[in-house]
Amino acid sequence: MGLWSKKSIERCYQDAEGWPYNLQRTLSSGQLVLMGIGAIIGAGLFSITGVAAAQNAGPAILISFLLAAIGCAFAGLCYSEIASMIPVSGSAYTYAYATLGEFIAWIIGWDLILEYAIGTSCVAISWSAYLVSFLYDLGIFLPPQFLASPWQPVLLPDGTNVYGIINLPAFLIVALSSAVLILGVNKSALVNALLVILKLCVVVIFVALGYSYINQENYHPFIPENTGVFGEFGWSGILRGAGVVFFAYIGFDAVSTMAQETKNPQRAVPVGILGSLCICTILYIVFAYVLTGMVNYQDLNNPAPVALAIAQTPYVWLNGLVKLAVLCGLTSVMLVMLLGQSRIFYCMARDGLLPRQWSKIHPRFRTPWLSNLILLFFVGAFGAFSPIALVGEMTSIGTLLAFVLVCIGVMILRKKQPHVHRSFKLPLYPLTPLLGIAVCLAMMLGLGVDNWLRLLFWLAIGMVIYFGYGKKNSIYKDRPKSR
Ligand code: ALA
Repeated sequence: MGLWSKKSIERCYQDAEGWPYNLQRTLSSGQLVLMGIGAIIGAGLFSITGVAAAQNAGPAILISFLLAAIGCAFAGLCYSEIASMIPVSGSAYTYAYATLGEFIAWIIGWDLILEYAIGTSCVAISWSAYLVSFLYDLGIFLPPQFLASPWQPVLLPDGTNVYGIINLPAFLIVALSSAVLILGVNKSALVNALLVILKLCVVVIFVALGYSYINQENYHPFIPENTGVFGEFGWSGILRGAGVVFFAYIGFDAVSTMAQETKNPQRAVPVGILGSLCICTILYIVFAYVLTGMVNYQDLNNPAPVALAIAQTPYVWLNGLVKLAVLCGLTSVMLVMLLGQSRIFYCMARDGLLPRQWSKIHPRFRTPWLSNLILLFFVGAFGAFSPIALVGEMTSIGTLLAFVLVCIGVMILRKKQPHVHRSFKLPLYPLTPLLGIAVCLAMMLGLGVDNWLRLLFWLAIGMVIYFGYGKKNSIYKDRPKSR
């Protein structure tokens, strides 16, 4: 088979069923909605909102959130349609194998590593910072060299500066999440549900208490005048802000990686994707409205904006609880993203594009445990030894590329496989996927040249691996063309 050859939909089903041990279908649509919320609400909302308002959009960050939600909704509808046609593991990677061919499938799979694995490392670093701050409030001080990567300077209590050695909490939380994942998808869903309830409580309590401390003057001007630089306020700032807060929506697509472990996936996956996206969009817009109403956008350039806003109320004692709940929220993001990544590795390994052993399913836990272990070391090491700054926006641009390709995939499948049953059909075809492509591309443009270059560099590494390993080892290479 060549670069462009495709796997038939029947073959996708056979692959899903034809192994000594399969993934088990146990998840319900309600659990998928919770998984989606688990992956979505995290560092994006709790850390990035304030900075994006202060640097890019001002109070109009609300419009940025709405714009990003519209792009995600179009992409989410496309994901839902394909997931209802091909309800097996692997998400966009598998869809691309069935529509665009092996090479593009590899590119998407490689690109999704940016989203899930590298994205998890970012969240792990954020988690570590929140933990340090939480313990500091309790009077517990950890040795600072073990809380930062080797590139980060750390200020010691005696005023001297040293460099970090390892970000140990980041590594440990990835290890803990991976251990839960290896024990089974149902246990993971239960842990996720508890964590989601806690973080939803924080958002609701913040909105309910903060609402009465809104100062209407903070909304003027609603769209601050552009400074003359693209992305600094005005409409270009709103667009750039959308690209930045897009990080806060990343994760809803992880629901589609669980299709093979879901009961009635044709219905449950669209409900999981669109349900979680809808709930989070409403919460984000209300949250951003209250935050920018409580604190003037010029003062929001702070990675812990919730604490800043709470400091303006008599409820300062809530800060400790908020930090604890944010820690839980970030843990659920890591849990679901690592779950999604392990399922994509599992599929890529099963197809021979990665070492085949990685697709082994544990006979008792029915999880791709080797994929989980490899991710533990890869993601854990990335979190422990890399600085966070560059990686977040790279995650967003990679995810947006995957969304664009999924929207294209829907159009190809509608043309080439018009008669295959779709239990979910997206409305207003072909406007929806076309708008999905346009909005996601616009957000990619908003992220600027640096991020495009980083994306191209990442894809170039992926191509070296594909041509050096995957293409030669693909299990489909000797088969005749499937269509
Ligand atoms: N959406 C996830 C977060 O904001 C990645 O942490």
